Amino acid sequence: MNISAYFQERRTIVDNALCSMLPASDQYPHVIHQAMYHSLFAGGKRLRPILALAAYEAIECSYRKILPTACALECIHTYSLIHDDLPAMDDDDFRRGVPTCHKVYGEAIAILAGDALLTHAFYLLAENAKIEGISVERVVKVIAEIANACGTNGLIGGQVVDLTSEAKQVDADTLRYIHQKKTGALITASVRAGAILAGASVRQLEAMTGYGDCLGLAFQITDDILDIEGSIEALGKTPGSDAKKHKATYPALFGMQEAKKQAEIAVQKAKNCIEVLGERGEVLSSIADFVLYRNS
Ligand code: GRG
Repeated sequence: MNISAYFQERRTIVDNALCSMLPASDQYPHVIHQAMYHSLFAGGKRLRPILALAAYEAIECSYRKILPTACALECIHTYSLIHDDLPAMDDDDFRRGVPTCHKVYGEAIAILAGDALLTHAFYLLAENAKIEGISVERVVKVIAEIANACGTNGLIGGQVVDLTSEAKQVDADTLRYIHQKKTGALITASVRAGAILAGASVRQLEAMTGYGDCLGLAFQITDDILDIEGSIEALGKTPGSDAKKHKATYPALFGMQEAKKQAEIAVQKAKNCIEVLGERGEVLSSIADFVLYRNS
């Protein structure tokens, strides 16, 4: 399959859905909605919503019924980027090719824009239950799943260990924890959300979970690699920030060659996990390859 064309098509679908599911950008108070739109529509691969839609379609038919959940995942991801870029955290000036939210709107509004996106995400997750064919029981499971992935057992836990490890020598287990929680948790939750809403069997959900876990790790290792080898144009942010902040990364701990090998192994493992899905797992398999060969 032509994975670039697939991503382009799916990005447009997600962007159109986001436009229809967010408060209007000119709604009062204007500044908060403009700040949310600034970060949300600056670009981005839309990987997490695309994964949720693909996982759903690996079991059920058309993705349309779970668009609110897909949009919620992108709102949560964008919220984490806005907060991650704040001066108190990674203090970055550029993201997705544009100045970061706090650079344009100031810190207070950027914090609130992140908070607003997170809150709206849970509204959208609940709203998904109104769509015919989507059971309340499955929606409740997905809400618990995503809340868990955002909390101290997921994104926040990973971010805390990442921040407190700066300029320190970390071991392989700690690095793996940071990557799995800070980045992997939301990726696994995206895949599982699509699968749960589709009514996955225990065996299918287990396969999807293994796939998500391995893909999340591969994604963060390639993120580490791109921070060294990527270009500012493709990344939309300044490369080299990990080294500048003495961040724990795979290339820093294992060397570039080994980091690339680990990313390849993780992607292969991800693909192995979904073999049980047969032909219906082909799209997820191509997405795994895309993660390995991406340049942004
Ligand atoms: C709990 C959400 C939350 C926030 C507080 C700030 C924070 C704790 C966590 C940070 C999480 C974070 C920013 C992880 C980095 C993950 C990562 C690799 C981001 C880049 O993702 P891409 O490449 O970005 O998918 P695009 O722009 O393409 O969407």
